[in-house]
Amino acid sequence: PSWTASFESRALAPATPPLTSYLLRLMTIKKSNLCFSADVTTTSELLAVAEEVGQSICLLKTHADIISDFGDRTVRGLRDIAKRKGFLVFEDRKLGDIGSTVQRQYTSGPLSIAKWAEIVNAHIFPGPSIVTALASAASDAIAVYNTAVHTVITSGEPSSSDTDNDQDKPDPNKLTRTISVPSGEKKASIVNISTTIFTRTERISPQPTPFPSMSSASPDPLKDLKAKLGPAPYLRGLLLLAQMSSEGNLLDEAYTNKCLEVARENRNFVLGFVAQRSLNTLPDDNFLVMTPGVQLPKDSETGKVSGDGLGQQYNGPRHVVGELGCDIIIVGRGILNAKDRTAEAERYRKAGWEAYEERIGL
Ligand code: 5BU
Repeated sequence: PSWTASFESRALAPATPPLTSYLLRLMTIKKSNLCFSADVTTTSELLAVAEEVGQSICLLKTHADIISDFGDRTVRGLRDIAKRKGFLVFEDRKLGDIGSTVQRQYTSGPLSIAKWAEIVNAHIFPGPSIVTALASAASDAIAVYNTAVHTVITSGEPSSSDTDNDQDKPDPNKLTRTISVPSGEKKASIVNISTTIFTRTERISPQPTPFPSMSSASPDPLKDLKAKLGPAPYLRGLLLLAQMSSEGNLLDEAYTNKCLEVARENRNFVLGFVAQRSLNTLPDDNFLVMTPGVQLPKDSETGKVSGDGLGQQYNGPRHVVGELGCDIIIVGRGILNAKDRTAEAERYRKAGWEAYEERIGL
């Protein structure tokens, strides 16, 4: 689809991968193409600001390696807010090494990104195998999640006494016994059981946290959104760094085109790019473009915002979304440094969404 097509129609195009489709539907229902870049250095600050802006965003971008006390509390807190407020999480790790190393950086170590972030990004300068290596690590992570869920279904309702017992760990031999369950009643119980088990498996092993479930019984300010969205998939996707916003960066046009080529070879895993303009040129291209280097002039000012003195270059939402065809605006300090971050995030959401509506002719 061309970039003048609506997010909704792009979500519904038959070849759209499930994570892209889910995000496009989330954006449509929430009327938000705003990604907040939460560039803070402590867990408390991260969780506080996620609460403040969560309602207005479709995506929250992290730099987990600048959070001094990053750990379990960070992950649990962030996943809880993402589930309640309805947004996905994108770790801006900018992976760039040989396949074997990036697999480990993605799935293990103190960050264990695959466990808690639906989206991560990578450079392609090491060559295209960085993408296939990450795709394979992602599908392993998803398989671990499914194994855990299915194991619990076979072993029935958990008892509180065996919560931290090794027996709770997924047993691959038990895997396929009850995978297909035809009756609606049983399906409902699977949802409940899998929600329960994930509270438990998280405590005992490095299993991935499930993507926000729609079956939560907790009071929910975005109930309507969740009702419309339906059950969320547990999926992982990759963005390729095709262009950068910083002055003098070395990602030239040939490099950008190479990213597009690699993305087309991995359409099910690569959901799009971090770039400064839409890169979709073929009818089959439905890549999302997420764009950093976005700021609005402050209320009282009329002047243009140009940079941060450290190479960052800023553009307005109307330019990047309306004229260059970017899909999602990434905003960090524009929101982070505001006195009222909730109001400022809402101002950016509106500006981004209006630019999108204008572009599709609404
Ligand atoms: P800002 O405060 O809105 O300038 O933050 C921008 C964020 O986006 C920050 O986390 C950067 O690391 C990130 N970024 C960027 O600014 N430019 C790029 O080309 C890429 C990422 Br890729």
